[in-house]
Amino acid sequence: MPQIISLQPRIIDIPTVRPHKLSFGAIQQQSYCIVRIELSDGAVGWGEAATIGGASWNEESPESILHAVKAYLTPAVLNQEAGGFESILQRMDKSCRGNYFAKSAVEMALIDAVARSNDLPAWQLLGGKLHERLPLAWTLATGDVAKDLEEAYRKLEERRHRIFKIKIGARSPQEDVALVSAIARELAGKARFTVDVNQAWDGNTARRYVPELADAGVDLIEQPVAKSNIEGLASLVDMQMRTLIMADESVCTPQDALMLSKQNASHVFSLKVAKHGGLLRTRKVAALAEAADIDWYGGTMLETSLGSAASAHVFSTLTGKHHGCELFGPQLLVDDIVEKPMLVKDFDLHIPDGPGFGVTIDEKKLDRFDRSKQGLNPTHFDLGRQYAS
Ligand code: MUC
Ligand code: MG
Repeated sequence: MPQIISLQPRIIDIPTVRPHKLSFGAIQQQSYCIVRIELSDGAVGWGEAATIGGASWNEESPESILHAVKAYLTPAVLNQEAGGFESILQRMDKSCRGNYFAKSAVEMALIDAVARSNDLPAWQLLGGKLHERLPLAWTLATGDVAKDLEEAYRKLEERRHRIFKIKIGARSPQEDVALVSAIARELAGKARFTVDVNQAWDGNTARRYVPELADAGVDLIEQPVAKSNIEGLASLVDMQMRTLIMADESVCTPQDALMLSKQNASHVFSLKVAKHGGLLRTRKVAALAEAADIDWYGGTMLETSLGSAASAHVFSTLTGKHHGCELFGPQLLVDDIVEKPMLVKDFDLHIPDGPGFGVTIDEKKLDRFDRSKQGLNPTHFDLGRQYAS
């Protein structure tokens, strides 16, 4: 069995095609910690952890991830047998508490490398592919009804997306409900809707306005209240509306999943490889969801095609009821880091086959966006097309 002989992390920053507005601010670029792992048999694997708005989405940031990988995780995994995934996860836990995003980047690279070393698709190591394709949502987050609608119509015409997630929480609840209602009214019968409040409301605000979002035709309401407000989530589930309540920031570890299920605080979990600490741990959270009669949704941290393909591989293996996925990250970026992105056709994301995650890294692109080389290679992005409106 080959051993891990090197680990190289780096930060890359990629501009987005348009500002992406969330409850806590607007982002104009996405930052990633990319990890390259090499095995003693020559196989190379790649992993990635994406954050949204530095350390705004949760406690980890690109810089903290880079530091954790360099200072603690690399010494914990170097020279270990590459196929010993669980033992490597235990070693990482022993040397470094928490830091789930950092661990997920390392584990992702490791699984890619081992799958490539055996010339297998990664899904083969994760239980086998159950879904060939998954419905793919797009996020509307310009904050402007006309721009959101123009974008939605374009996505519908291109037959890429007919599920739209609307980001709210930055403005007053009344303004947000008006925006969502206007979009849902215009697209009624053509699309389905999710709303992500990214923790912006307190329990009373949520109990007042979530029913209005339900009446507007929203199917899924994601994280309306703070991560720790489990009673708030449970009170919304208890209201028995036609809309389903989805936990995102609240559900990271298997223990979170257990607690949410015990308190009947979610109908759906948004699964994300980074916040669960890797592909294997995503499967553990999914198993708890299924046992508790909670559905799953394939979430994103706006990964490039690398992290999105890795997520697609693990989502493709999951049992239980699902609501599709939102692995649209690559489409929000001015450029990607792989040679060929995953296929999106007839509103579905097609799960790539291997080897590894089935995408080939373009190292020139990594260099182009490498933070440590910024200024050395001046880059020009033509955003004219995307900003044409
Ligand atoms: C989140 O909280 O779900 C996913 C899509 C998007 O627009 O933001 C993210 C993060
Ligand atoms: Mg969310």
